[in-house]
Amino acid sequence: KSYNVAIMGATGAVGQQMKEQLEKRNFPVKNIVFLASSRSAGQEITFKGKTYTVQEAVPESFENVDIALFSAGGSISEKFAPEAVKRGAVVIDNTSAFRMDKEVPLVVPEVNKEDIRLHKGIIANPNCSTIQMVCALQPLKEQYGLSKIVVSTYQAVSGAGVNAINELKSQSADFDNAQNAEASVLPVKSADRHYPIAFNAIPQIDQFTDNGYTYEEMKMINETKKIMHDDTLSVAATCVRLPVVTGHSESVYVELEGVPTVAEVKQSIANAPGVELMDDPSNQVYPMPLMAAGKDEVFVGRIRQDLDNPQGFHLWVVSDNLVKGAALNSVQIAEALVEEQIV
Ligand code: A2P
Ligand code: 11C
Repeated sequence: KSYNVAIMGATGAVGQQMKEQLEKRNFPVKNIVFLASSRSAGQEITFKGKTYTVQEAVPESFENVDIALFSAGGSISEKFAPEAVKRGAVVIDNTSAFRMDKEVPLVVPEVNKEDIRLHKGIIANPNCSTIQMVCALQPLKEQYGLSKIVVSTYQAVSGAGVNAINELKSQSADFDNAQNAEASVLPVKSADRHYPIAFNAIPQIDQFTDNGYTYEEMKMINETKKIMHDDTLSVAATCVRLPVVTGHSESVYVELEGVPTVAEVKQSIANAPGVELMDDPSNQVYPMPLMAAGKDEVFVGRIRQDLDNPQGFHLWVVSDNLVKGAALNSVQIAEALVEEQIV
């Protein structure tokens, strides 16, 4: 059996990756529709050797679509996802629009694949920085119990879209003018002030909420509890943007309920699906975004036991935010729907 697929936001950083993942994983596509705004309608995209024209998204674009992968921003999902569902499609939504909706499962297949069965038309794909963290921590939660997470992120500009990548590239050409570089995208397009990202580190991703945390930080906190089905889990996050093109890095401190050895924690991570242990300090082996870019796995290294708390462990977690953090996870959800015959 094969399926009619739509990609909403096909010209974006994530949309392009979605197309590549469908090709690479040989997803059973019968027909595919590439959707974007009127700005890029008419552009051509090649899928499995065949050329398709990007169309402006309208509600009727979803007629006969079985699976719609959305990544065109939250307001577009709010407007078009119900239209797609109304026409019989299952929407896999990579925006924050529905993630915390009680009726919408929020799924990372390595952690809570079974939640897809609860869908009522929309399945949400979590935020990229959340996905890689829960993949790394799920094996520890299963084996030793997890009570607390404190995470600091080092996030790539591709998380903020194609325009942010272009801004980093143009600013990077001129180190001497770094402090005065023109900036209009980061920390977030809608902000009152913009700061250069080249040669910088910006401790703001998305806007601030009323409690002093940013929306990105609150996503990591709330989504982690929902995916892991644990409201009592204590989570704190600080999210920082770096001048890296692709690949989010995270320094993660966890407190476990058990007291494993470092070797046991490493073994548990090495055995986890979708996760690769890369931890050999004596040979300077640890994950970095430049090596993780373009790869499917979540890489984990620098694993250490806390020096004061034997239940505390420190990890360094790196993954391609456009791949496992977005497009790959969405396509894995689509594969799970096919596997479970619920599409
Ligand atoms: P477009 O190329 O027409 O602007 P990114 O996050 O990398 O910036 O990508 C955002 C994606 O969302 C792009 O594919 C973009 O298409 C799409 N998009 C933005 N606004 C709309 C809209 N109003 N309707 C449909 N797609 C949109
Ligand atoms: C970033 N994590 O790196 C954000 C991008 O909720 O899907 C993803 C936003 C989202 O800027």
